[in-house]
Amino acid sequence: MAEQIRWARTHCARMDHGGCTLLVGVRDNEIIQIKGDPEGYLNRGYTCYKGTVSAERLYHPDRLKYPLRRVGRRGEGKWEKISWERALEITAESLLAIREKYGARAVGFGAGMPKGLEHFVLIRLANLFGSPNVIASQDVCHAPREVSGVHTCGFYPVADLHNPTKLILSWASNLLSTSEEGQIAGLLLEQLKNGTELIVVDPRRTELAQKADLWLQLRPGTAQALALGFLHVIIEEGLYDADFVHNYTYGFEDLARRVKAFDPQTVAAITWVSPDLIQKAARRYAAARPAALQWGNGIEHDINAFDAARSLICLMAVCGNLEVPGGNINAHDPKIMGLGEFVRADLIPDKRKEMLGAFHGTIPKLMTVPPAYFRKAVLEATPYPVRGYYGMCTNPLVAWADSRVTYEAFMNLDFIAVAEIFMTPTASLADIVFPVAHQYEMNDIGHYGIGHGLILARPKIVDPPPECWPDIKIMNELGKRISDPQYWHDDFETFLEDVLRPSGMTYADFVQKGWLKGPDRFGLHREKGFRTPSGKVELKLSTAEKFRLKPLPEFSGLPEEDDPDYPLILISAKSRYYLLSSYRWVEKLRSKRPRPIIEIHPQTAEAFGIAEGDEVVVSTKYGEITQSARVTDIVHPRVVSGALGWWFPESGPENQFEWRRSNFNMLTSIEKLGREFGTPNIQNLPCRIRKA
Ligand SMILES: Nc1nc2c(c(=O)[nH]1)N[C@H]1C(S)=C(S)[C@@H](COP(=O)(O)OP(=O)(O)OC[C@H]3O[C@@H](n4cnc5c(=O)[nH]c(N)nc54)[C@H](O)[C@@H]3O)O[C@H]1N2
Ligand SMILES: Nc1nc2c(c(=O)[nH]1)N[C@H]1C(S)=C(S)[C@@H](COP(=O)(O)OP(=O)(O)OC[C@H]3O[C@@H](n4cnc5c(=O)[nH]c(N)nc54)[C@H](O)[C@@H]3O)O[C@H]1N2
Ligand code: SF4
Ligand SMILES: [Mo]
Repeated sequence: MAEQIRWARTHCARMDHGGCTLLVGVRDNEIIQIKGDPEGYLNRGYTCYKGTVSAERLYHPDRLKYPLRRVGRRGEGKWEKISWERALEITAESLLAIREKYGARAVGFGAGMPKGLEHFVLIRLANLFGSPNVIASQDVCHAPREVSGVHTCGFYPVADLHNPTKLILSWASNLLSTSEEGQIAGLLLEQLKNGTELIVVDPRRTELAQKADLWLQLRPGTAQALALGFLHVIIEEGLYDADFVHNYTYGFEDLARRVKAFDPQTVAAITWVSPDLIQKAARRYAAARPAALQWGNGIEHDINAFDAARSLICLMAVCGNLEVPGGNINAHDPKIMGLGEFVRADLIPDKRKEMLGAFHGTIPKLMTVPPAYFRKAVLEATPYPVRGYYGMCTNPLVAWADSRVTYEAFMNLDFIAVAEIFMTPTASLADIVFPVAHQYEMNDIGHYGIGHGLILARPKIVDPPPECWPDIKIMNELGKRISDPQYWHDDFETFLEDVLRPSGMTYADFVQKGWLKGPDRFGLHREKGFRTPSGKVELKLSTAEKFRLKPLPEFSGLPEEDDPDYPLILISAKSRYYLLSSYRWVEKLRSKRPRPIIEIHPQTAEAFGIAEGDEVVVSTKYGEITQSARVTDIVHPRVVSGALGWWFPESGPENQFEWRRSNFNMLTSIEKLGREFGTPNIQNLPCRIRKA
């Protein structure tokens, strides 16, 4: 007789940054239904479609189930099954041989978007091995916001959607599709239902833009000019919080001088937003107290990311919205183990000097290596050779800018190990592939280190296939072979207990409770000032000279100059059905979005002779791909919005799943990089289109 259905509570993960509390129905070790928990802290019953079908990931017949070793040429797609013991041994021997010959820094440890606790175990592994080089996508994801925040006001100012706010300024963010960092769409929708005003700055008329009181359809890549325009209006009209500015900011006079030139007419010419709308939006943001600025990836995707982030923090500050409920806050962690201690940063004191990024002058406090510099090191041995790679939770061949260079670099490495749930374009280039246990199949802690002051329990609900191991277990065993075993545990789950120990809780207690949040402490600056060298919010950076940073935010031009051969501007946005390049093989997701879609305005489509559903060749000066046309006026006539993260699982590993055909990063390049974060232009590129 079939077992009764059993319901378990956990938190969604690995479909975006995660966060919704889920009720998961299980029978006979199989998940048969998933729904939102009405009592969930972040979601109160909300889920998106991805979350509800997320268990499908576990049951695909082609899921990786055994460790594999490459036979044949790299990338040929020929594998043999091997034992765990053998796979770990080969990996350890290969990495140790590289360390012996070139030094520990010649191995890069690759992580993707942080998915769970394994992210920090990877950093620990790198540190213990002795390599300062953790390669991550922070160049285009969150570092510009976080690190610029730390330099400007001493913390990463996140929008507080938990307390009532008068106005939400959504700037290059699309929470209704992305729920990023646990800023769940449900939280935002609830605020709107309660009458919160909404201003959206986005080149696309997103679903969120359609709900907005004001929508500013800016020219892609001009966020910093628009923000300086807002500051101009607010400062010239005296709408700023004079008390806060006087007591808690440094360099206001200089900022005021800087923004003088950014009058609404000038800014309108750069950003395409009318002077009237700029004034209106700036006045409303300044008048609403508190107002929360929810910023997103769209400001971090070109070489000007630092200026964009800096100008927006200045905006929050002069309007008195920092550290107030319903504004932009410093979310304090609960009493858990600090990240530095967890990753054993103490064991690698020279990290900052030795990291690949540091040689290229990246900003202090950026502690991962921008992928562009990793590939340079592999291909040119500058500033020193890098020959080995261990990667997990990432698919660089599709996710990093300039896939051609990524391919060359991976083909050039001496050794590659990849931990994956499914064979991907990147994994297909590996020497060893480790099959992982996934969400629902292992105990995990979410949102550790993400900066919103919250950790979430993600307990195991079903058993994984017998030979699939959690990433943490893989690294715990590899760690014993490539570093001092005393720093690793008998049982990998002890890492979960380590994180929680300062709270006085066991992992079992934590699962019972579900989540842990730090204390709400607003207005701490009134007692202690801001944690910057001047003790104030540094509108002008007091450390600018020392760190070779721009003291004031500026607009130094478009990320790429206009080019008559490429008359359109190419952007992209995350798909609500996928996570970046992940899960094209999950049928319930693929059926919702079977093909990569490029959005084209009706006038533009007509001018180029393109109809709905046509295959379209999209080119930039760097490359060319094909996607299917959707004719829609949600984009500006001069802008097209392509789909990112595409590869074709059905095409097989011998073709590396046709990663060239529709992959957005065939159109991007690492020729030009923003110095602070090594950010390439992965959007806002001149392009052209034609019918295939
Ligand atoms: N052009 C362009 N490029 C972009 C972006 C963009 O907007 N445009 N976005 C950028 C951003 S914001 C980011 S964060 C990066 C993301 O870059 P990545 O994180 O590298 O991208 P993903 O496609 O999410 O790759 C994740 C891989 O991890 C695997 N995976 C999932 N769960 C697990 C697990 O539990 N264990 C292991 N070992 N593997 C797992 C998935 O199968 C998938 O192959 O991409 C960046 N690249
Ligand atoms: N469904 C889903 N959810 C996800 C992800 C996913 O792939 N799919 N990825 C996760 C990850 S890794 C991240 S980092 C977050 C990202 O979360 P978001 O930041 O919300 O997502 P994006 O879609 O990258 O960008 C947001 C908006 O920026 C706009 N934009 C593009 N260019 C510009 C510009 O030049 N200026 C301005 N002002 N706006 C611009 C886009 O039109 C888009 O609507 O989402 C996470 N959640
Ligand atoms: S919004 Fe994110 S956390 Fe919530 S169900 Fe969807 S994928 Fe999961
Ligand atoms: Mo991201």
